[in-house]
Amino acid sequence: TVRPFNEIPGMWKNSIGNLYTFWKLDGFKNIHHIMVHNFNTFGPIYREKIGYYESVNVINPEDAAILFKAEGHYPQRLRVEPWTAYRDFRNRKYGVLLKDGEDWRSNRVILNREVISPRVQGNFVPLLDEVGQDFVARVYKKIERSGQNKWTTDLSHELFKYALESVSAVLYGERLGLLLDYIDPEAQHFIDCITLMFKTTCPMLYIPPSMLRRLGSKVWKDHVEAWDGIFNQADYCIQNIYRQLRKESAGQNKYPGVLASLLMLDRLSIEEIKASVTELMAGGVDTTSITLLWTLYELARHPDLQEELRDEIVAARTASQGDTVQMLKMVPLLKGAVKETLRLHPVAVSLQRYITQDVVIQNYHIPSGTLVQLGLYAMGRDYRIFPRPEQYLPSRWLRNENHYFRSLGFGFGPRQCLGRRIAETEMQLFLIHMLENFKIEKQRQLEVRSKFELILVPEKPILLTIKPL
Ligand code: HEM
Ligand code: 2DC
Repeated sequence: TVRPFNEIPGMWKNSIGNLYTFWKLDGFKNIHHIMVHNFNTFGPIYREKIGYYESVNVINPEDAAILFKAEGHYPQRLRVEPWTAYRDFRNRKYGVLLKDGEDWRSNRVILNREVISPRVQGNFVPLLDEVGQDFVARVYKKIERSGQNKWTTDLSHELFKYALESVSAVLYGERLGLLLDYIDPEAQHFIDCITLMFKTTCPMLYIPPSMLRRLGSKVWKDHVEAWDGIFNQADYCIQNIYRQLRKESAGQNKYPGVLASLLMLDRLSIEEIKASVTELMAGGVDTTSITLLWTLYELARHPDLQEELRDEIVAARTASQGDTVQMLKMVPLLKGAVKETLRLHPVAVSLQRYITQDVVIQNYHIPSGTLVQLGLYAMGRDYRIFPRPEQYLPSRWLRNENHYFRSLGFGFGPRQCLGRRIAETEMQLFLIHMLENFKIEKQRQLEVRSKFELILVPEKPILLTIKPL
Protein backbone atom coordinates (compact mmCIF):
# COMPACT_ATOMS: atom_id res chain seq x y z
CA THR A 1 0.00 0.00 0.00
CA VAL A 2 1.09 3.52 -0.80
CA ARG A 3 2.04 5.70 2.15
CA PRO A 4 0.80 9.28 2.49
CA PHE A 5 2.77 12.43 1.70
CA ASN A 6 3.00 13.44 5.35
CA GLU A 7 4.97 10.32 6.23
CA ILE A 8 7.91 11.13 3.96
CA PRO A 9 10.93 11.37 6.26
CA GLY A 10 12.84 14.61 6.69
CA MET A 11 12.96 17.89 8.53
CA TRP A 12 10.09 19.75 7.02
CA LYS A 13 8.17 20.88 10.04
CA ASN A 14 10.26 23.75 11.38
CA SER A 15 11.29 25.87 8.44
CA ILE A 16 12.73 28.78 10.40
CA GLY A 17 14.64 26.45 12.70
CA ASN A 18 16.02 24.70 9.63
CA LEU A 19 17.08 27.99 8.15
CA TYR A 20 18.96 28.76 11.35
CA THR A 21 20.76 25.37 11.47
CA PHE A 22 21.48 25.76 7.80
CA TRP A 23 23.06 29.12 8.44
CA LYS A 24 25.18 27.81 11.31
CA LEU A 25 26.47 24.89 9.25
CA ASP A 26 27.49 27.37 6.56
CA GLY A 27 24.86 25.60 4.52
CA PHE A 28 24.85 28.22 1.78
CA LYS A 29 28.24 26.99 0.64
CA ASN A 30 27.61 23.35 1.46
CA ILE A 31 24.17 22.62 0.18
CA HIS A 32 25.51 19.72 -1.91
CA HIS A 33 27.19 18.08 1.11
CA ILE A 34 24.08 18.63 3.20
CA MET A 35 22.03 16.86 0.52
CA VAL A 36 24.41 13.89 0.54
CA HIS A 37 24.13 13.82 4.32
CA ASN A 38 20.33 13.94 4.16
CA PHE A 39 20.13 11.04 1.72
CA ASN A 40 22.42 9.06 4.03
CA THR A 41 20.21 9.88 7.01
CA PHE A 42 16.73 9.57 5.52
CA GLY A 43 17.20 7.23 2.57
CA PRO A 44 16.38 7.77 -1.12
CA ILE A 45 13.54 10.23 -0.50
CA TYR A 46 13.18 13.08 1.97
CA ARG A 47 11.14 16.19 2.44
CA GLU A 48 12.55 19.53 3.57
CA LYS A 49 11.65 23.12 4.12
CA ILE A 50 14.23 25.86 4.39
CA GLY A 51 12.88 29.38 4.68
CA TYR A 52 10.08 29.76 2.15
CA TYR A 53 11.21 26.97 -0.06
CA GLU A 54 9.79 23.46 0.31
CA SER A 55 10.64 20.34 -1.66
CA VAL A 56 10.79 16.58 -1.91
CA ASN A 57 14.24 15.24 -2.78
CA VAL A 58 15.04 12.07 -4.69
CA ILE A 59 18.29 10.48 -5.81
CA ASN A 60 17.60 7.36 -7.93
CA PRO A 61 17.57 7.33 -11.76
CA GLU A 62 14.28 5.38 -11.68
CA ASP A 63 12.71 8.15 -9.59
CA ALA A 64 14.18 10.80 -11.90
CA ALA A 65 12.32 9.03 -14.70
CA ILE A 66 9.02 9.28 -12.79
CA LEU A 67 9.69 12.93 -12.02
CA PHE A 68 10.34 13.90 -15.63
CA LYS A 69 7.37 11.91 -16.89
CA ALA A 70 5.19 14.04 -14.63
CA GLU A 71 6.65 17.41 -15.73
CA GLY A 72 3.74 18.18 -18.04
CA HIS A 73 3.57 20.23 -21.22
CA TYR A 74 5.11 23.34 -19.66
CA PRO A 75 7.91 22.06 -17.43
CA GLN A 76 8.68 24.41 -14.59
CA ARG A 77 11.82 24.57 -12.44
CA LEU A 78 12.29 26.20 -9.05
CA ARG A 79 11.80 29.89 -9.67
CA VAL A 80 15.01 31.73 -8.87
CA GLU A 81 13.23 34.61 -7.15
CA PRO A 82 16.12 37.15 -7.11
CA TRP A 83 16.43 36.83 -10.90
CA THR A 84 12.77 37.56 -11.56
CA ALA A 85 12.77 40.23 -8.82
CA TYR A 86 15.57 42.09 -10.62
CA ARG A 87 13.67 42.08 -13.90
CA ASP A 88 10.46 43.24 -12.24
CA PHE A 89 12.42 45.96 -10.45
CA ARG A 90 14.03 47.25 -13.67
CA ASN A 91 11.05 46.57 -15.87
CA ARG A 92 12.84 44.18 -18.12
CA LYS A 93 11.32 41.23 -19.94
CA TYR A 94 11.94 37.65 -18.85
CA GLY A 95 13.87 35.50 -21.31
CA VAL A 96 13.38 31.79 -21.87
CA LEU A 97 15.19 30.96 -18.62
CA LEU A 98 12.58 32.69 -16.49
CA LYS A 99 9.41 32.44 -18.53
CA ASP A 100 6.81 29.80 -17.83
CA GLY A 101 3.74 28.32 -19.48
CA GLU A 102 2.75 28.98 -23.07
CA ASP A 103 4.91 32.11 -23.18
CA TRP A 104 7.96 29.96 -22.39
CA ARG A 105 7.03 27.29 -24.88
CA SER A 106 6.42 29.55 -27.85
CA ASN A 107 9.75 31.32 -27.28
CA ARG A 108 11.64 28.13 -26.63
CA VAL A 109 10.46 26.48 -29.85
CA ILE A 110 11.82 29.36 -31.91
CA LEU A 111 15.09 29.51 -29.96
CA ASN A 112 15.56 25.75 -30.27
CA ARG A 113 15.77 26.08 -34.03
CA GLU A 114 18.58 28.61 -33.86
CA VAL A 115 20.49 27.39 -30.82
CA ILE A 116 20.15 23.66 -30.24
CA SER A 117 18.89 21.93 -33.38
CA PRO A 118 21.40 19.69 -35.20
CA ARG A 119 20.85 21.95 -38.23
CA VAL A 120 22.92 24.77 -36.70
CA GLN A 121 25.71 22.72 -35.12
CA GLY A 122 27.68 22.88 -38.38
CA ASN A 123 27.54 26.67 -38.26
CA PHE A 124 29.00 26.80 -34.77
CA VAL A 125 31.92 24.45 -35.37
CA PRO A 126 34.15 26.69 -37.53
CA LEU A 127 33.58 29.65 -35.17
CA LEU A 128 34.35 27.67 -32.04
CA ASP A 129 37.26 25.86 -33.67
CA GLU A 130 38.92 29.17 -34.37
CA VAL A 131 38.53 30.24 -30.74
CA GLY A 132 40.12 26.95 -29.66
CA GLN A 133 43.09 27.55 -31.96
CA ASP A 134 43.54 31.05 -30.61
CA PHE A 135 43.54 29.72 -27.07
CA VAL A 136 46.34 27.32 -27.94
CA ALA A 137 48.34 30.13 -29.54
CA ARG A 138 47.90 32.17 -26.39
CA VAL A 139 49.13 29.32 -24.20
CA TYR A 140 52.24 28.91 -26.38
CA LYS A 141 52.94 32.58 -25.95
CA LYS A 142 52.63 32.33 -22.18
CA ILE A 143 54.94 29.31 -22.15
CA GLU A 144 57.50 31.16 -24.22
CA ARG A 145 57.39 34.20 -21.97
CA SER A 146 57.89 32.10 -18.87
CA GLY A 147 61.30 31.06 -20.19
CA GLN A 148 60.85 27.66 -18.54
CA ASN A 149 59.16 25.77 -21.33
CA LYS A 150 56.05 25.43 -19.18
CA TRP A 151 53.30 27.56 -17.71
CA THR A 152 51.99 27.08 -14.20
CA THR A 153 48.80 28.95 -13.47
CA ASP A 154 45.28 29.13 -12.15
CA LEU A 155 43.64 28.86 -15.56
CA SER A 156 40.19 29.99 -14.45
CA HIS A 157 40.56 33.58 -15.65
CA GLU A 158 41.74 32.45 -19.07
CA LEU A 159 38.89 29.96 -19.24
CA PHE A 160 36.30 32.62 -18.44
CA LYS A 161 37.60 34.65 -21.36
CA TYR A 162 37.66 31.58 -23.59
CA ALA A 163 34.04 30.82 -22.71
CA LEU A 164 32.85 34.40 -23.23
CA GLU A 165 34.73 34.61 -26.52
CA SER A 166 33.15 31.32 -27.63
CA VAL A 167 29.56 32.08 -26.73
CA SER A 168 29.85 35.58 -28.20
CA ALA A 169 31.26 34.21 -31.43
CA VAL A 170 28.20 32.01 -31.80
CA LEU A 171 25.66 34.62 -30.68
CA TYR A 172 27.05 37.56 -32.64
CA GLY A 173 28.86 35.82 -35.49
CA GLU A 174 31.99 37.84 -34.78
CA ARG A 175 34.97 37.80 -32.52
CA LEU A 176 35.37 40.03 -29.48
CA GLY A 177 39.12 39.41 -29.36
CA LEU A 178 39.35 38.51 -25.68
CA LEU A 179 42.25 36.14 -26.20
CA LEU A 180 44.60 38.89 -27.31
CA ASP A 181 47.13 40.48 -24.98
CA TYR A 182 45.02 43.51 -24.28
CA ILE A 183 42.20 42.78 -21.84
CA ASP A 184 39.07 44.73 -22.67
CA PRO A 185 38.01 46.16 -19.29
CA GLU A 186 34.35 46.04 -20.33
CA ALA A 187 34.55 42.31 -20.98
CA GLN A 188 36.37 41.73 -17.71
CA HIS A 189 33.68 43.71 -15.91
CA PHE A 190 30.99 41.58 -17.54
CA ILE A 191 32.75 38.42 -16.36
CA ASP A 192 33.05 39.79 -12.81
CA CYS A 193 29.38 40.75 -12.81
CA ILE A 194 28.29 37.20 -13.66
CA THR A 195 30.30 35.79 -10.77
CA LEU A 196 28.87 38.40 -8.41
CA MET A 197 25.36 37.77 -9.69
CA PHE A 198 25.61 34.03 -8.95
CA LYS A 199 27.17 34.60 -5.55
CA THR A 200 24.60 37.13 -4.38
CA THR A 201 21.74 34.88 -5.51
CA CYS A 202 22.49 32.24 -2.85
CA PRO A 203 21.23 33.86 0.36
CA MET A 204 18.19 35.17 -1.49
CA LEU A 205 17.11 31.64 -2.39
CA TYR A 206 15.99 31.34 1.21
CA ILE A 207 15.18 34.89 2.23
CA PRO A 208 12.72 36.70 -0.05
CA PRO A 209 14.46 39.35 -2.16
CA SER A 210 11.47 41.68 -1.75
CA MET A 211 12.18 41.74 1.97
CA LEU A 212 15.91 42.30 1.51
CA ARG A 213 15.11 45.07 -0.90
CA ARG A 214 12.90 46.85 1.59
CA LEU A 215 15.59 46.48 4.23
CA GLY A 216 18.08 48.06 1.84
CA SER A 217 20.42 45.10 2.30
CA LYS A 218 23.84 44.92 0.66
CA VAL A 219 23.23 41.60 -0.98
CA TRP A 220 20.23 42.94 -2.94
CA LYS A 221 22.15 46.07 -3.96
CA ASP A 222 25.11 44.02 -5.16
CA HIS A 223 22.76 41.73 -7.02
CA VAL A 224 21.15 44.65 -8.85
CA GLU A 225 24.54 46.11 -9.67
CA ALA A 226 25.67 42.76 -11.07
CA TRP A 227 22.64 42.33 -13.34
CA ASP A 228 22.91 45.99 -14.42
CA GLY A 229 26.48 45.29 -15.55
CA ILE A 230 25.39 42.16 -17.38
CA PHE A 231 22.50 43.85 -19.17
CA ASN A 232 24.51 46.93 -20.12
CA GLN A 233 27.24 44.90 -21.79
CA ALA A 234 24.76 42.59 -23.54
CA ASP A 235 22.70 45.59 -24.72
CA TYR A 236 25.86 47.10 -26.15
CA CYS A 237 26.73 43.94 -28.11
CA ILE A 238 23.15 43.50 -29.30
CA GLN A 239 22.84 47.14 -30.44
CA ASN A 240 26.03 46.74 -32.46
CA ILE A 241 24.72 43.79 -34.42
CA TYR A 242 21.30 45.38 -34.84
CA ARG A 243 22.84 48.51 -36.36
CA GLN A 244 25.11 46.52 -38.66
CA LEU A 245 22.19 44.46 -39.83
CA ARG A 246 20.23 47.56 -40.78
CA LYS A 247 23.17 49.03 -42.71
CA GLU A 248 24.42 46.06 -44.67
CA SER A 249 21.41 44.32 -46.06
CA ALA A 250 22.38 40.87 -44.85
CA GLY A 251 22.91 38.20 -47.35
CA GLN A 252 26.15 36.53 -48.41
CA ASN A 253 26.86 33.00 -47.38
CA LYS A 254 28.53 33.67 -44.10
CA TYR A 255 26.67 32.43 -41.02
CA PRO A 256 25.62 35.63 -39.21
CA GLY A 257 25.24 34.22 -35.68
CA VAL A 258 22.26 33.41 -33.46
CA LEU A 259 21.20 37.00 -32.79
CA ALA A 260 21.14 38.10 -36.44
CA SER A 261 19.34 34.88 -37.39
CA LEU A 262 16.66 35.58 -34.79
CA LEU A 263 16.29 39.19 -35.91
CA MET A 264 15.92 38.19 -39.54
CA LEU A 265 13.51 35.40 -38.70
CA ASP A 266 11.31 38.06 -37.12
CA ARG A 267 9.17 35.73 -35.04
CA LEU A 268 10.09 37.12 -31.62
CA SER A 269 9.85 40.75 -30.63
CA ILE A 270 13.12 42.63 -30.28
CA GLU A 271 12.62 42.87 -26.53
CA GLU A 272 12.13 39.12 -26.29
CA ILE A 273 15.21 38.46 -28.39
CA LYS A 274 17.24 40.79 -26.19
CA ALA A 275 16.06 39.11 -23.02
CA SER A 276 16.94 35.60 -24.16
CA VAL A 277 20.21 36.53 -25.87
CA THR A 278 21.32 38.25 -22.67
CA GLU A 279 20.57 35.07 -20.72
CA LEU A 280 22.47 33.00 -23.24
CA MET A 281 25.47 35.30 -23.05
CA ALA A 282 25.45 35.29 -19.24
CA GLY A 283 24.72 31.57 -19.03
CA GLY A 284 27.58 30.73 -21.33
CA VAL A 285 30.54 31.85 -19.22
CA ASP A 286 30.95 30.23 -15.81
CA THR A 287 29.23 26.98 -16.76
CA THR A 288 31.55 25.77 -19.52
CA SER A 289 34.72 27.35 -18.12
CA ILE A 290 34.37 25.66 -14.76
CA THR A 291 33.52 22.34 -16.34
CA LEU A 292 36.65 22.64 -18.47
CA LEU A 293 38.73 23.52 -15.42
CA TRP A 294 37.48 20.42 -13.60
CA THR A 295 38.20 18.32 -16.68
CA LEU A 296 41.79 19.57 -16.90
CA TYR A 297 42.15 18.92 -13.18
CA GLU A 298 41.01 15.32 -13.64
CA LEU A 299 43.24 14.85 -16.69
CA ALA A 300 46.22 16.16 -14.73
CA ARG A 301 45.50 13.53 -12.09
CA HIS A 302 45.26 10.77 -14.71
CA PRO A 303 48.23 10.92 -17.13
CA ASP A 304 47.43 7.54 -18.65
CA LEU A 305 43.93 8.60 -19.49
CA GLN A 306 45.34 11.76 -21.02
CA GLU A 307 47.46 9.61 -23.31
CA GLU A 308 44.48 7.44 -24.24
CA LEU A 309 42.40 10.49 -25.15
CA ARG A 310 45.24 11.92 -27.17
CA ASP A 311 45.43 8.71 -29.20
CA GLU A 312 41.70 8.84 -29.86
CA ILE A 313 41.97 12.44 -30.99
CA VAL A 314 44.95 11.83 -33.28
CA ALA A 315 43.14 8.92 -34.91
CA ALA A 316 39.96 10.98 -35.36
CA ARG A 317 41.93 13.90 -36.80
CA THR A 318 43.51 11.61 -39.39
CA ALA A 319 40.34 9.75 -40.29
CA SER A 320 38.21 12.88 -40.66
CA GLN A 321 40.61 14.50 -43.15
CA GLY A 322 40.06 18.08 -42.07
CA ASP A 323 36.28 17.80 -41.63
CA THR A 324 35.88 18.97 -38.03
CA VAL A 325 32.16 18.19 -37.80
CA GLN A 326 32.99 14.63 -38.81
CA MET A 327 35.84 14.52 -36.33
CA LEU A 328 33.53 15.31 -33.42
CA LYS A 329 31.63 12.11 -34.20
CA MET A 330 34.76 10.03 -33.68
CA VAL A 331 35.72 10.89 -30.10
CA PRO A 332 33.43 8.87 -27.80
CA LEU A 333 35.94 8.67 -24.97
CA LEU A 334 36.43 12.44 -24.98
CA LYS A 335 32.65 12.88 -24.76
CA GLY A 336 32.68 10.36 -21.94
CA ALA A 337 35.27 12.49 -20.15
CA VAL A 338 32.99 15.53 -20.21
CA LYS A 339 30.09 13.44 -18.89
CA GLU A 340 32.33 12.02 -16.21
CA THR A 341 33.35 15.55 -15.18
CA LEU A 342 29.71 16.56 -14.90
CA ARG A 343 28.97 13.45 -12.84
CA LEU A 344 31.58 14.30 -10.21
CA HIS A 345 31.45 18.08 -10.60
CA PRO A 346 28.01 19.03 -11.86
CA VAL A 347 27.24 22.70 -12.48
CA ALA A 348 23.74 22.33 -11.02
CA VAL A 349 23.47 20.79 -7.56
CA SER A 350 19.96 19.57 -8.40
CA LEU A 351 17.34 19.41 -11.13
CA GLN A 352 13.80 20.33 -10.15
CA ARG A 353 10.28 20.27 -11.51
CA TYR A 354 6.85 21.15 -10.17
CA ILE A 355 5.07 17.93 -11.02
CA THR A 356 1.75 18.30 -12.81
CA GLN A 357 0.15 15.04 -11.75
CA ASP A 358 0.12 12.87 -8.63
CA VAL A 359 2.93 10.32 -8.58
CA VAL A 360 4.19 7.53 -6.36
CA ILE A 361 7.92 7.59 -5.58
CA GLN A 362 9.57 5.14 -3.18
CA ASN A 363 6.07 4.08 -2.28
CA TYR A 364 5.03 7.55 -1.09
CA HIS A 365 2.18 9.49 -2.59
CA ILE A 366 3.26 12.90 -3.89
CA PRO A 367 0.54 15.33 -4.92
CA SER A 368 0.50 17.30 -8.13
CA GLY A 369 2.07 20.75 -7.71
CA THR A 370 4.89 19.59 -5.42
CA LEU A 371 8.42 20.76 -6.13
CA VAL A 372 10.46 17.58 -6.61
CA GLN A 373 14.26 17.81 -6.77
CA LEU A 374 16.71 15.28 -8.12
CA GLY A 375 19.96 15.54 -6.15
CA LEU A 376 22.31 15.55 -9.11
CA TYR A 377 25.51 15.97 -7.10
CA ALA A 378 24.47 13.27 -4.62
CA MET A 379 23.42 10.90 -7.41
CA GLY A 380 26.77 11.24 -9.18
CA ARG A 381 28.59 10.13 -6.04
CA ASP A 382 26.32 7.27 -4.92
CA TYR A 383 28.02 3.85 -5.14
CA ARG A 384 24.70 2.11 -5.77
CA ILE A 385 24.26 4.12 -8.94
CA PHE A 386 27.87 4.51 -10.07
CA PRO A 387 30.12 1.69 -8.84
CA ARG A 388 33.39 3.10 -7.42
CA PRO A 389 32.00 6.61 -7.70
CA GLU A 390 35.24 8.25 -6.53
CA GLN A 391 37.06 7.08 -9.66
CA TYR A 392 37.17 9.25 -12.77
CA LEU A 393 36.37 6.73 -15.51
CA PRO A 394 35.18 8.20 -18.84
CA SER A 395 34.77 4.66 -20.17
CA ARG A 396 31.64 4.34 -17.99
CA TRP A 397 29.91 6.35 -20.66
CA LEU A 398 30.76 4.11 -23.59
CA ARG A 399 28.00 2.27 -25.33
CA ASN A 400 27.76 -1.04 -23.47
CA GLU A 401 26.82 0.45 -20.06
CA ASN A 402 23.48 1.37 -18.49
CA HIS A 403 22.82 5.10 -18.88
CA TYR A 404 19.12 5.18 -18.05
CA PHE A 405 18.47 8.62 -16.47
CA ARG A 406 22.12 8.83 -15.37
CA SER A 407 23.52 11.44 -17.73
CA LEU A 408 21.62 14.50 -16.56
CA GLY A 409 24.26 17.24 -16.33
CA PHE A 410 22.31 19.42 -18.76
CA GLY A 411 18.92 18.52 -17.38
CA PHE A 412 16.29 16.63 -19.30
CA GLY A 413 13.52 17.01 -21.86
CA PRO A 414 12.11 20.13 -23.49
CA ARG A 415 13.26 22.32 -20.58
CA GLN A 416 16.84 21.05 -20.64
CA CYS A 417 19.79 23.41 -21.08
CA LEU A 418 19.26 25.56 -24.17
CA GLY A 419 23.01 26.12 -24.45
CA ARG A 420 23.79 22.43 -24.42
CA ARG A 421 24.96 22.08 -28.03
CA ILE A 422 27.07 25.22 -27.80
CA ALA A 423 28.56 24.07 -24.51
CA GLU A 424 29.32 20.55 -25.72
CA THR A 425 30.88 21.68 -28.99
CA GLU A 426 32.88 24.39 -27.29
CA MET A 427 34.21 22.03 -24.63
CA GLN A 428 35.02 19.20 -27.04
CA LEU A 429 36.95 21.51 -29.37
CA PHE A 430 38.82 23.06 -26.45
CA LEU A 431 39.93 19.68 -25.15
CA ILE A 432 40.88 18.47 -28.62
CA HIS A 433 43.15 21.44 -29.23
CA MET A 434 44.68 21.33 -25.77
CA LEU A 435 45.42 17.61 -25.88
CA GLU A 436 46.86 17.86 -29.37
CA ASN A 437 49.39 20.39 -28.15
CA PHE A 438 50.07 20.09 -24.44
CA LYS A 439 50.54 17.87 -21.47
CA ILE A 440 48.64 18.90 -18.35
CA GLU A 441 50.19 18.35 -14.95
CA LYS A 442 49.37 19.46 -11.47
CA GLN A 443 51.14 20.44 -8.27
CA ARG A 444 51.12 18.05 -5.40
CA GLN A 445 47.76 19.05 -4.04
CA LEU A 446 45.02 17.66 -1.93
CA GLU A 447 41.62 16.82 -3.31
CA VAL A 448 39.71 19.96 -4.36
CA ARG A 449 36.08 20.00 -3.26
CA SER A 450 33.13 21.95 -4.60
CA LYS A 451 31.45 24.91 -3.01
CA PHE A 452 27.98 26.18 -3.84
CA GLU A 453 27.84 29.65 -5.33
CA LEU A 454 24.51 28.97 -6.98
CA ILE A 455 26.49 26.88 -9.40
CA LEU A 456 29.06 24.51 -7.95
CA VAL A 457 32.62 25.80 -8.26
CA PRO A 458 36.03 24.68 -6.94
CA GLU A 459 36.42 25.65 -3.28
CA LYS A 460 40.00 26.85 -3.92
CA PRO A 461 42.16 27.74 -6.92
CA ILE A 462 43.39 24.82 -9.03
CA LEU A 463 47.00 25.22 -10.14
CA LEU A 464 47.92 23.46 -13.36
CA THR A 465 51.18 23.16 -15.26
CA ILE A 466 50.98 23.13 -19.03
CA LYS A 467 53.92 21.80 -21.09
CA PRO A 468 54.29 21.51 -24.84
CA LEU A 469 54.16 17.88 -25.99
C1 HEM B 1 19.41 25.55 -18.27
C2 HEM B 1 23.42 23.03 -17.17
C3 HEM B 1 25.97 25.71 -20.31
C4 HEM B 1 22.07 28.45 -21.11
C5 HEM B 1 20.28 24.64 -17.71
C6 HEM B 1 19.93 23.61 -16.77
C7 HEM B 1 21.04 22.91 -16.47
C8 HEM B 1 22.13 23.49 -17.21
C9 HEM B 1 21.15 21.72 -15.53
C10 HEM B 1 18.51 23.32 -16.24
C11 HEM B 1 17.91 22.25 -17.14
C12 HEM B 1 16.66 21.60 -16.63
O1 HEM B 1 15.98 22.16 -15.77
O2 HEM B 1 16.33 20.48 -17.10
C13 HEM B 1 24.45 23.53 -17.96
C14 HEM B 1 25.79 22.98 -18.00
C15 HEM B 1 26.51 23.73 -18.88
C16 HEM B 1 25.62 24.75 -19.38
C17 HEM B 1 26.27 21.77 -17.21
C18 HEM B 1 27.95 23.61 -19.34
C19 HEM B 1 28.80 22.72 -18.92
C20 HEM B 1 25.13 26.66 -20.82
C21 HEM B 1 25.49 27.58 -21.85
C22 HEM B 1 24.40 28.37 -22.07
C23 HEM B 1 23.34 27.92 -21.18
C24 HEM B 1 26.83 27.61 -22.58
C25 HEM B 1 24.23 29.49 -23.06
C26 HEM B 1 24.83 29.53 -24.21
C27 HEM B 1 21.01 27.89 -20.42
C28 HEM B 1 19.66 28.40 -20.49
C29 HEM B 1 18.87 27.56 -19.68
C30 HEM B 1 19.78 26.57 -19.13
C31 HEM B 1 19.17 29.61 -21.27
C32 HEM B 1 17.37 27.67 -19.41
C33 HEM B 1 16.57 26.93 -20.47
C34 HEM B 1 15.05 26.97 -20.25
O3 HEM B 1 14.61 27.28 -19.16
O4 HEM B 1 14.30 26.71 -21.21
N1 HEM B 1 21.64 24.54 -17.97
N2 HEM B 1 24.40 24.60 -18.80
N3 HEM B 1 23.83 26.88 -20.44
N4 HEM B 1 21.05 26.79 -19.62
FE1 HEM B 1 22.71 25.67 -19.26
C1 2DC C 1 20.57 26.30 -7.89
O1 2DC C 1 18.22 25.33 -5.17
C2 2DC C 1 20.10 25.71 -6.57
O2 2DC C 1 22.49 26.70 -16.15
C3 2DC C 1 18.61 25.91 -6.39
O3 2DC C 1 23.18 28.86 -17.49
C4 2DC C 1 17.86 25.28 -7.55
C5 2DC C 1 18.37 25.78 -8.88
C6 2DC C 1 17.49 26.20 -9.80
C7 2DC C 1 17.84 26.55 -11.19
C8 2DC C 1 19.28 26.24 -11.58
C9 2DC C 1 20.19 26.58 -10.38
C10 2DC C 1 19.84 25.74 -9.12
C11 2DC C 1 21.68 26.45 -10.77
C12 2DC C 1 22.03 27.25 -12.02
C13 2DC C 1 21.17 26.88 -13.23
C14 2DC C 1 19.69 27.08 -12.78
C15 2DC C 1 18.93 26.94 -14.06
C16 2DC C 1 19.88 27.56 -15.13
C17 2DC C 1 21.19 27.86 -14.43
C18 2DC C 1 21.46 25.44 -13.63
C19 2DC C 1 20.26 24.27 -9.29
C20 2DC C 1 22.39 27.89 -15.43
C21 2DC C 1 23.71 28.11 -14.72
C22 2DC C 1 22.18 29.00 -16.52
C23 2DC C 1 22.20 30.40 -15.93
C24 2DC C 1 21.80 31.47 -16.92
C25 2DC C 1 21.77 32.87 -16.28
C26 2DC C 1 23.13 33.35 -15.89
C27 2DC C 1 21.19 33.88 -17.24
